[in-house]
Amino acid sequence: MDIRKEAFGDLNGQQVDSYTLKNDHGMEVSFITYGGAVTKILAPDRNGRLENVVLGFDTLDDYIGHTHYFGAIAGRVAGRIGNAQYSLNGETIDLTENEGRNHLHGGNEGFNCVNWHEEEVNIASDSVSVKLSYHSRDGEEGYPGNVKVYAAYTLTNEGGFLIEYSAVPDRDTPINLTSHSYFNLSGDASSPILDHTLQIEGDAYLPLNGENLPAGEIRPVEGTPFDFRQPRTILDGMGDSKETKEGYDHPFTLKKDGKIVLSHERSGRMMTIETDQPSVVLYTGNFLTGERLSGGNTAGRHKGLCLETQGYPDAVNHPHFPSVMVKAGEEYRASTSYIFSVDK
Ligand code: G6D
Repeated sequence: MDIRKEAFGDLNGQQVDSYTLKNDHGMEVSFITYGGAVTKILAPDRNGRLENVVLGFDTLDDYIGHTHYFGAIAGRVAGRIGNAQYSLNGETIDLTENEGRNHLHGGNEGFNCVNWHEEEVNIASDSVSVKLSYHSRDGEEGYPGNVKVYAAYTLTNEGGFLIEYSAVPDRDTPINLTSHSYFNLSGDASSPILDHTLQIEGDAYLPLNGENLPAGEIRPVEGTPFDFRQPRTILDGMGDSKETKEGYDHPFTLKKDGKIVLSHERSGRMMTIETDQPSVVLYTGNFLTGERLSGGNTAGRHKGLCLETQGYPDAVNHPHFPSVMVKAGEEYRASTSYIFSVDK
């Protein structure tokens, strides 16, 4: 087990560092302190060939200059919040409007574009981890309360990558964090993810309105293009439905301890996601527009897919959704494991 730390760039006089976690089988996870962005995951295929299975860039300027949250931590609240506002105890809280009249992924300066701080590094015999922190100030992007947020990234010798968030606010505030990696298990960013097979252990999805916000209904997936209860390819799922002909960008509800399994037949790579979160947003890179990636590829449409485990989007405006509100002094915790294996 090993950890390598290197300077990655300079953000207004602050050093941005890069970390690479490596296990004894050659698997690597790299990330930077800017946005806590995961920049590379080297995972073996069925022949043991290690290839990068996430979309990422080579330079800090590339990460600063794009709007697709590649690998980043999204928050203080991931997802959209309608009209960039919510009400709490009779008070209306106004957030920044960074997508039309709505609020997306924490606003203009969300957690994806701040420089996180190294809190601690741990090397054990069967895992290595780095804990990052960020102090989100009272009033930041309109959110009430100061929140010290921690994100711990761990790689195990069994091929598991674990992300654990924790945070304690000093005022009541919504908190809902996710990791926004674009996965492509083929290891070839020029190959669309439409051939990936996906299984989601969840019985419902949240239909969207014209602004990609949950309309409020929690609709059973049975008989719809959202039924991934049994494994099916992304392409097969999309079919020719109006809702999915451009791809997916939808929240799915998860059963308690529900798993998500993504696999790629040609390479044999499999990724099993286990999470304590109640939903996952499947986003199939519908808005990628050809960003130049590391390895010389470009990030066109459907060249990566996100599985953003999180609380229900816009929960602050839908009382019947599980709440994402955290009371002053109480602890928010969330964890998701990405377990890589091969189908021999
Ligand atoms: C688009 O609608 C999608 C979001 O779900 C995604 O997170 C973002 O692009 C990167 O806005």
